[in-house]
Amino acid sequence: MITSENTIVADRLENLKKEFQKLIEKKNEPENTAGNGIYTRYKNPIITAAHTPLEWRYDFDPNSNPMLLERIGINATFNAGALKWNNKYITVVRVEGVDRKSFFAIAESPNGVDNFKFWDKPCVIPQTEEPDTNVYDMRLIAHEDGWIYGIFCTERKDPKAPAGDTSMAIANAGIVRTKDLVNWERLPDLISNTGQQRNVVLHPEFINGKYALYTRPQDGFIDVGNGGGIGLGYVENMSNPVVKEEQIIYGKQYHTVYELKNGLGPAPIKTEKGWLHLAHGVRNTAAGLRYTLYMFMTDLNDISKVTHYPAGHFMAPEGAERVGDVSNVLFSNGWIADEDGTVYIYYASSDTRMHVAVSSIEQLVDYVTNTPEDTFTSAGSVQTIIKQVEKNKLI
Ligand code: M1P
Repeated sequence: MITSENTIVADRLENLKKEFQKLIEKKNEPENTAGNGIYTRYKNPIITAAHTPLEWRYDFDPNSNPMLLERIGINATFNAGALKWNNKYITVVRVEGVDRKSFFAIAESPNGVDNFKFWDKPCVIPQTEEPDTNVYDMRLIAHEDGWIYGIFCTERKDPKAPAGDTSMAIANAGIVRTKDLVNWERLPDLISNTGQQRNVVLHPEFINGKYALYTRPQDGFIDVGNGGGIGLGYVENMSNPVVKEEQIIYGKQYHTVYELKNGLGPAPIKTEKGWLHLAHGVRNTAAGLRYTLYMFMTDLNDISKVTHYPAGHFMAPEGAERVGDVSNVLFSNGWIADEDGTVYIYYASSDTRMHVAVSSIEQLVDYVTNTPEDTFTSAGSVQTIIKQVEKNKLI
């Protein structure tokens, strides 16, 4: 018998499905502004909580869910790693439930800018002997050894937390590898001499026969303390990932966009001029921490040597990007360099949603190698502008 209640539920289900389909098939377009010539932002966020499959959120069984209530809420989708794989633009998204737990799920797109669709189930990450409480921010790296590695942050309660302190935590790098993005082999967590680690990234090539890892040593869970900076260390064997020494290759520095802390984003892209790097820098403000993205380049023959330091941020939160669960944050741990030189920069805004900006190797190399460096003083910035004004007079 069809009651009016049944009809309402059936209508709602139809609407939910219709809206969902409309959202995931929505065409994305480049922003219609002159821009800065370095990259083009796309208008719509590419992945939001509403992009997660309805099957994850709803029990469709009318017997157990007669009112079609949402059973499992999803809060946010952000900080995605990325990889071009089987001709698809793959992102491994940090999906955060309303229970605050993050997990990984793959969303793929046929063109890199829209139609991102989640695979039907989230990734199952095997545990070590010490289970992860929370996992996030996976970097996907196709290493020349033939494996695809996923390096992510694993967070656990600090066993040394005094009684009553329910927030002290320890962050470290968890490591998995796969050949098919479905079956993940868990390797031991990173072993380093520093207290905690976040933003650990694997270099895609062997360096003198070793695996090279970019690290971000930190004394505390949020504050890097005396630690910090983007470090570089080597590992002989990923099944026993011990980094004996870390050399800081890009430190934090007073009165810069990376004054408080920084961390590498995705694995670097190899170009003829050097390795292109995308990172985030954090500074403090009266309104709280501000996360922006910045770039640099390292030497092709010596990856510990930074050769180019364009001043300031490369991208900062704009408009609606400024607001979210953790406002004033841009964070990126995924980009894809296509065969034709196009670069898709996947970034999250305010720990809430994913976006894409499109550039090219040519534009990014020009940006990194020709943008003036920071002089670290106001007077120096003025001189940099005057030099350019004088040069322009000669044109
Ligand atoms: O909330 C902003 C970011 O904070 C952390 O990054 P970092 O360790 O560099 O401070 C991470 O939790 C990241 O996921 C988050 O986006």
